Amino acid sequence: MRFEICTLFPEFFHSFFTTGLVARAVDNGILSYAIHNLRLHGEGRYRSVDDAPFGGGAGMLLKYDVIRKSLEATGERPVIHLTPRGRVLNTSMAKRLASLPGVTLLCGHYEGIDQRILDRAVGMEVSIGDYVLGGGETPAQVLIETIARHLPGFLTEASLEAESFESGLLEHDQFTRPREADGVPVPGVLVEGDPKRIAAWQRENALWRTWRRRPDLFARQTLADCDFDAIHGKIVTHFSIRPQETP
Ligand code: 6GU
Repeated sequence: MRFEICTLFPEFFHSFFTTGLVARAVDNGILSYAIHNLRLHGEGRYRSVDDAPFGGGAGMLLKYDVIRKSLEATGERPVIHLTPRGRVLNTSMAKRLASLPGVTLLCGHYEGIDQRILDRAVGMEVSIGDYVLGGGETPAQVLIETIARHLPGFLTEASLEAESFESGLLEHDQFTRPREADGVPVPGVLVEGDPKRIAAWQRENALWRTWRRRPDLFARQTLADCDFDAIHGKIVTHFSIRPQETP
């Protein structure tokens, strides 16, 4: 899959594409990219890319022609603008995008971009969550990695399936050697090695973590009776302790 990236800060992407799994995917040809510097299309002696908004207000906007020229240089691909106004990224969105041959990512900056170029050239707006960042570069990297994990060959099948959100639950706790650290042992079931009991422990742990931390995810699950049975005791204990906690 190919990523064309339009940004004011090309150097932001260098370590991202030359480190770890992403670098390996680039080497294997699973992923390719080109970085386009918006400044190249800046206007006047100072290659100005921004201007004040009509109607007033704080900050500056990226100009129509700067974005238009940069997008024209990237060729025909669906354009995604990274902005906190976009649809919030999730796994199903990433999977759908991973089926495309390529996308252009437009990294916003300052207070925004002239709406007319968004209306004319941008197919989709994506946000990575309900908080505001200075620019779209970090979100673009988040989006690329999230998509890449669904490209064939990026991960092994097993590690993708074991991930949180593939199952709809958070991942269970994990432990490695030593068997005891500062007096705290690894849960016995895991060291004993009975595969059925290990699977049951991991399932229960994932259910419990999800119930406590992400009630929104938990509520969306269709669970078997045995799943409820597995954490029923813990839920009862949780509620029976609570009234004493808050006077
Ligand atoms: Cl995509 N951009 C910016 N600037 N801030 C964000 C975001 C995107 N998603 C969450 N916060």
